[in-house]
Amino acid sequence: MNDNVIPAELVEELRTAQRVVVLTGAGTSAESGVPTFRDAQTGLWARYDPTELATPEAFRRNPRLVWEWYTWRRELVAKAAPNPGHLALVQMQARVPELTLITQNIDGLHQRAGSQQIIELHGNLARTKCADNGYLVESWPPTEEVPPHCPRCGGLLRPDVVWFGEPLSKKTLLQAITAVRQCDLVFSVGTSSLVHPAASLPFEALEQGAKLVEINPDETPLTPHVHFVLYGKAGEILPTLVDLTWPQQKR
Ligand code: BV8
Repeated sequence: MNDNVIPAELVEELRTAQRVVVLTGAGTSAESGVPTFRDAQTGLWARYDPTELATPEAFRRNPRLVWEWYTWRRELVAKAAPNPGHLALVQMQARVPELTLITQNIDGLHQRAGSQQIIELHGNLARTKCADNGYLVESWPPTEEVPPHCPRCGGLLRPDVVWFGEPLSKKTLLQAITAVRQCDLVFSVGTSSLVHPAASLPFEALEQGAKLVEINPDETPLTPHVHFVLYGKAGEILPTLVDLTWPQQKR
C-alpha cells in the first residue's frame, strides 16, 4: 500500500478532527475471512440469497433453515480474528478526541479488536432472543429442537439481529444520527451503501458540513458525494492512514 494514495489533506483533516465517526460494513470483515453480503455465499449456503434469508418471512416459513444459517455464520465468525483494519480503528480511537464506531456488521469483530463506543445498528449474532417476546435469552436446556424454544414462554428463539423489513431500535438509530450530526469527519468503510437507514447516515453528516471519506475497492452510491475516496482494502488503507497521521507512535 503506497503512501501516495492517501492525500496529505486527509491526513491533516484526521490529525485535527475533534469528533470522528466511522461507519463500517461487511467489507471491513472481509480480510478476516467473513464473506460479505455481496460475495457469493460459500459452500452450503451458495444457493441462498442473504437478503432472502435475513427476513422475518424466511424465519416464519423455515425457522430451522434460518437458525442453521446463523449457526453456520456464528461458527465461521468464532474462527475469524480481527484484521489490521479493525486494529487500526482501535489505534485511531485512541488518538482522536472522540470516535464513534457505527457498524452494520453483526460479527462482533470490532469489540474483539478492542474498539469502544460501538453502535451496532443491526444487532449481533452472538446474542439470542425470544422471537415472541424479544427479550434476550442467555442459555437454554440442551435440546434436539432446531431452533430451540424459549425457556420462559416456549416461543422460538432467534438471533438478536435486525432483519430486512424490521425496524432498527429507535435508541440505536438516534445514537447514530446524533453522532453523525455532531462530527467533523466520517469514514464509510467496506459498505456498499445500499442498505437503509444505515446508508443515509453519511448524508446527515454531509448536511452539517462534515468531511466524508470512503474506503472501498469499488465505487458505491456514496462515492460521488465524498471528499476523499480511497480505493482499496480496509485492512491495508486504515493502518497506512493511521501510521501517516501519527507517525511517531508507529506500532
Ligand atoms: C427498515 C443483519 C423499516 C442481518 C442486515 C428501498 C429504499 C430504501 C430502503 C428500502 C428499500 N426497500 C427496502 C428497504 C428497506 C431495507 C433496505 O435498505 N433494503 C435494501 C436492500 C434496499 N432496509 C430494511 O429493511 C431495514 N429496516 O427499513 O425498517 C421499518 C420501519 C418501521 C416498521 C417496519 C419496518 C433493516 C436493514 C437491516 C437488515 N439487516 N444485517 C444479517 O446480517 O443477517 S443488513 C446487512 O446487509 C448488513 O448488516 C449490511 O447492512 C448489509 C450488507 O451491506 P454491506 O455491509 O455494505 O455489505 P455488502 O456485502 O453489501 O458490501 C460489502 C462492501 O465491502 C462492498 O462495497 C465491497 O466492495 C466492499 N469490500 C469488499 N472487500 C473489502 C471491502 N471494503 C473494504 N475492504 C475490503 N477488504
